[in-house]
Amino acid sequence: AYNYFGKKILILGIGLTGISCINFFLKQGITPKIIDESKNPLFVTKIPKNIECSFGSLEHKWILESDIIIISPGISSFRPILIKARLLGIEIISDIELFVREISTPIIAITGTNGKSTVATMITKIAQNSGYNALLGGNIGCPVLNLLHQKRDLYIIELSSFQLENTFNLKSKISVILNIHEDHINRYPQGFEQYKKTKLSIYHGAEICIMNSHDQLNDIFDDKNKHYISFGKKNSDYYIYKNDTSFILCCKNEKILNSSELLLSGYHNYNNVLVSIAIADAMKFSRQYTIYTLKNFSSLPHRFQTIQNKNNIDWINDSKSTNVNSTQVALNSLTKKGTIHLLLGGDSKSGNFNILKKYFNKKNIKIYCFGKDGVKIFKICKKKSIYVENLKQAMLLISKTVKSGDTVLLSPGCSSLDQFSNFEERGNLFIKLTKEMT
Ligand code: UMA
Ligand code: ADP
Repeated sequence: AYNYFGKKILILGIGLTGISCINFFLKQGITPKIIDESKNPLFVTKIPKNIECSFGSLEHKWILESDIIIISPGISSFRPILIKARLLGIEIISDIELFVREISTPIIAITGTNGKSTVATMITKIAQNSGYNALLGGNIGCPVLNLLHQKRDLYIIELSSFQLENTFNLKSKISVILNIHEDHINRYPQGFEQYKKTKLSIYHGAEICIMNSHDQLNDIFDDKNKHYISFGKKNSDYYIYKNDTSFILCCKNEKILNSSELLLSGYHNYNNVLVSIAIADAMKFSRQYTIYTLKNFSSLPHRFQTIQNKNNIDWINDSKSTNVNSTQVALNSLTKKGTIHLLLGGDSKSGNFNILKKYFNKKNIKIYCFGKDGVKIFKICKKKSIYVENLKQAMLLISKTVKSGDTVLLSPGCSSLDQFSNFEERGNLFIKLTKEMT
């Protein structure tokens, strides 16, 4: 393990990640300093006594005086003061980097624009049902350093591009990129290519690379020491084909599962199941446990979750949709013929909502735009959209017009942080209002 003794350690951001980092260092007898840009950070009461803190601004002499900076994922690595620090040779790393330096337990590392939490949870359940003492953590809401003290023989780690940006020594048994679509464009000065390159770094230290053949990453896969497995297109190792009534999930010439056997719905979820099978096979888990687990897996809360279908109206909570692609996927998964009441809005992170135009033009749809970027989204299709300040106002309007055969879909395509503490709070408000209105 690394020895941080005698080093000046600075932690940037005091959310879930920051608190886990403080505890990590305190256990080793090292007292870090803390900076948070909020004047009154949410977790201020969780900071142990005797730690020097500076709140309100990142511009502080501690940054250039430190030896190692642990950066929270919410803070951009491209802030001028951090670029300056890097040039001075100051080490800037993520909590993931601290974690991987401590362990030799096998890791399954999962990233992608969408589906990370779903696949990471599926594979954790498969591993546990197969007898592994497997622990799940990372971007899913459990900082990895909190997993260190527990007994385990496998880690499943969900990684965001923000976490990968400052992780340099990840060595995984298996690394997976589920898909790459536009997201977090406001965080990458060089745009989509930079975001994509960050995601690709998950393969650097991997023994087995599982890749989506639709993402056309093939040209980078030429390392003779790695094993490559593909999923997606027809000639991939794992693929899906459609028969008359359902989808068949296959590996090479073998039919593994029929979508009608699953509790999950939506083509994107069949893809998630397919990747989980690929991971489980690569881990040499027994197929029997894999299939059993996947057949019994139902959707995680806030991911295309049907809340109510009273009076032949579907109310679907997809609050975890925080980019345009996940909204597209949700619209593709709807089955009812009536009007779609789509709730869109929040912080778009510079996302391109023009991609949704084809749905706005074709479908029987009404769009309710709210939040920070509500007006921007409203302007894309003024004829079918209404701008309201918040989710509650949108739901009040819907309750007056919704009728049998319709679908009400919260799939906002935006981050919730402009009006809520997180996507769970946004989804829970939708559920509460749905229950009050039906
Ligand atoms: N802060 C600043 N300056 C900034 C941004 C934040 O000072 O520019 C401060 C805030 O005032 C706050 C603290 O930093 O006090 C919050 O840190 P954070 O935003 O990094 O959040 P954490 O609570 O540490 O949660 C992070 C991830 N959050 C983000 O990446 C934004 C969580 O993913 C993750 O579950 C957690 O670490 C544990 O690993 C959330 C997320 O939204 C769910 N992820 C994005 C996504 O999935 O799209 C990437
Ligand atoms: P993540 O952890 O990457 O945010 P989740 O599994 O939490 O992924 O799902 C987030 C959103 O993306 C939800 O709206 C969900 O319906 C949608 N989604 C899930 N899997 C996929 C996929 N494979 N492709 C596209 N969208 C997906």
